Amino acid sequence: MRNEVLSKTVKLLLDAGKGLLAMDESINTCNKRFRDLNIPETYEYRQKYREFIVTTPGLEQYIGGAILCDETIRQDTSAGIPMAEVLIKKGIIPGIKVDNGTVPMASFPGESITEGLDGLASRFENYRQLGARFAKWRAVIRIGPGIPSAACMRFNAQLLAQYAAQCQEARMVPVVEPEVLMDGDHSLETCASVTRDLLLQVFEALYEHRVDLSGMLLKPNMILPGNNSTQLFTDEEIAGNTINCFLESVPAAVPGIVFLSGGQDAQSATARLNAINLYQAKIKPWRLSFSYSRAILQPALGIWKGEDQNIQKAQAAILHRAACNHAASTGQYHPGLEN
Ligand code: 5MM
Repeated sequence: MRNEVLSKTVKLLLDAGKGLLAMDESINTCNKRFRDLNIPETYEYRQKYREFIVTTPGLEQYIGGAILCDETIRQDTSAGIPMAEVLIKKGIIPGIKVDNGTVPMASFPGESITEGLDGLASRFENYRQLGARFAKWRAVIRIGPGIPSAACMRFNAQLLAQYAAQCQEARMVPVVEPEVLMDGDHSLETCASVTRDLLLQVFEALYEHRVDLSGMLLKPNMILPGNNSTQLFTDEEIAGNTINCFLESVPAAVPGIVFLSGGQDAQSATARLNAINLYQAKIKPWRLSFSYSRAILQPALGIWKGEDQNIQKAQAAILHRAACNHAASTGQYHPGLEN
């Protein structure tokens, strides 16, 4: 029974080329993005921002689920309708970020662990009542001199697995997000080997914690060189390295992989997802789609700038990126679509 509920949710989330919209910036992150654009860092402006996202006309054609943060799942639009209800009415499934962010890992300089397990079972029940049917937890792994350590990867993997187990217990689909950051000058090969080692630890932990792999989604980074690296790769090379890394580390029982964008510019994130879907491998057992935040929302934020008269154009920008990523998730994107 539980398996049926989870599988049905997974199917709806990724139905017909759809992907996820990660609009779950914490208050701090949202304020930081607003600060860069001189948008007031207030509850009201975050409400305006989230409202114009969820009311974007036609968004449901491309987006199967939207990940919210605690503030947004409890927030109404200016018309007094809960944001989650607006999404449900459109046929978009609300999801909830349940981690409480990262803290430094004691004795491991430069590394972090993710908090949020305390009281999680009752929080899941509450979020379910508020309309959430899936959830997300993000572990952050940094590459640098001597890091990541085995201890950091193992502990974050255990945390992800215990979150996923509790999430399924609450009949919600866990999105498991182990993110290897792009920050740094490391090579693509280093990103591939760290990501593979991390994913192997994550799936070992998920198995130990008895998580049903067919009722979850993986949200990983693509295999890329660090953003200060001088290496250059084509989208096809990135696609090949990404798929080959996952073939060595992600079980076929996982129904879908939804990528994070991780700071790639919006068009690159789309073009690389498209190349990943076009890449010819012996097998590609998973649906390969997106769960982007910045790569969908950043262009719209830059248009909005906190001004009501810019909202329609900002919504058009969201719809455009969602449509391009929807096309990429079935290998049908081409740069001509950008016009
Ligand atoms: C929206 O950002 C999410 C986390 O926000 P906080 O750090 O403020 O808690 C993040 O987990 C996001 O969902 C994913 O990393 C994907 O975002 P990008 O921008 O990498 O696609």
